[in-house]
Amino acid sequence: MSEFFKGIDKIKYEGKTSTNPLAFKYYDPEEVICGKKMREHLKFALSWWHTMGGDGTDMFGVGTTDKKWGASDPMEIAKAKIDAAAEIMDKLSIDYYCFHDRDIAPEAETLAETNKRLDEITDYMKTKLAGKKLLWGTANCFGNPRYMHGAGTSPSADVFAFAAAQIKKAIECTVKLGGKGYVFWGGREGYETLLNTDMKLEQDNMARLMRMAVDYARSIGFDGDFYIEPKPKEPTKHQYDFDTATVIGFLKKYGLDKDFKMNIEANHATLAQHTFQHELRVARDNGVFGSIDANQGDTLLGWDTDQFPTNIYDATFCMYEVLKAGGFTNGGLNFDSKARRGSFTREDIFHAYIAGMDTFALGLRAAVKLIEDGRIDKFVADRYSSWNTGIGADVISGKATIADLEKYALEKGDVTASLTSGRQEMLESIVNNVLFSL
Ligand code: XUL
Ligand code: CO
Repeated sequence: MSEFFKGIDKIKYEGKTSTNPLAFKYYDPEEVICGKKMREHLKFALSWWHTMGGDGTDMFGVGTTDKKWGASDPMEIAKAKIDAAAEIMDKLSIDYYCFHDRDIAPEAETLAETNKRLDEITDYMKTKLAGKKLLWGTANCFGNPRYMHGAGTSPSADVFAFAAAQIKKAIECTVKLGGKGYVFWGGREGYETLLNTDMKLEQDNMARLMRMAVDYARSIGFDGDFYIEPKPKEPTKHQYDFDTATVIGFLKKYGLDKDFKMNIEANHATLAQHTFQHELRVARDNGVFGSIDANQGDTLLGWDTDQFPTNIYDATFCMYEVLKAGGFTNGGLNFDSKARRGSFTREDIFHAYIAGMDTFALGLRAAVKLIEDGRIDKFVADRYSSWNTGIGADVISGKATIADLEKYALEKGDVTASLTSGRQEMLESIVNNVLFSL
């Protein structure tokens, strides 16, 4: 098999003093931290669409890099992508991958022909990626013009049926490749104007489609998790899966909360005017933390730039939430990230992944230290200690009535004295202290 990345050997862990750009400084896949290897804590996954297919095309210009991988026929390109992906994953010690159906096999003239292509390609993946694991699969129900008004939320029942058929096949491919996750990201599930939209019917239909997908997947033996990946906007002006809290309301309303968890994407969180950690915390507190799309936006740009993550604070607070949630089960950490358009060489793929993987490895190390250090957790526990005894404990146990509280307040008089400082600056300084002592 031809080598796609000549001159790039397997990327080694050389530690933080290394100046070799093609080495990990913080990610040591075999190092055991808190009883688990780093590769198992982090469960890094390659994203097929950006890494194997994204050629840098944007609204203002054509691609800057060739992602045909030396082939020309569309199905040959699809197979070359698999060969190149295997090499990238081997060289970077990445155990998982994830894809949309259309990333792995190009759409043909008919649905039947498209499905045949998926069969051929997934056969090829089964052998070529034998040692690798599928984190999750999904269907691209947003790219084709048929989905201009949505897929599961289309005003056309015919389009809804086509989307259902496409999702059925994508679930079959996921199961065939041993995937433990299936993602719904509703890029076109939303509206541009309520003047032409029956919002209630659209959301009811989306839930109907999800229920059908779950029932079918379970009937063919899928025992993994379904994920919804919240995003407030882009490409649609208002997307129904706006943020984690909104999605939780949707799942509970339609009785889907037993089968679905969240796939949280860092930059989708910021587009919803939340922090990445906020979205993870909402998911964790509600028992729906599942998987992560790791990337970052640019604070000066208001769109989904999908940059490789390099922000250590975000990665630290993310891994803090992951550890507090008990770690990943079926989920993992995929880089829904692309090298910048100007970073157009094959070597840049490696620099981009090394940057992202080292950032999260450092985040993991820092989060472990933060928890071991204990100052932050202790501060939070102390701050809420009034709920452990007296009137606080009576409220929590359900013993106290509102009349009891009135009596208590009347007797107490001034309650401001019960407050202590929030000490935000002190806590931020503790985080810096822990981070820079690594
Ligand atoms: C788009 C996005 C998707 C999902 C999978 O913003 O994040 O690539 O991750 O459909
Ligand atoms: Co994503």
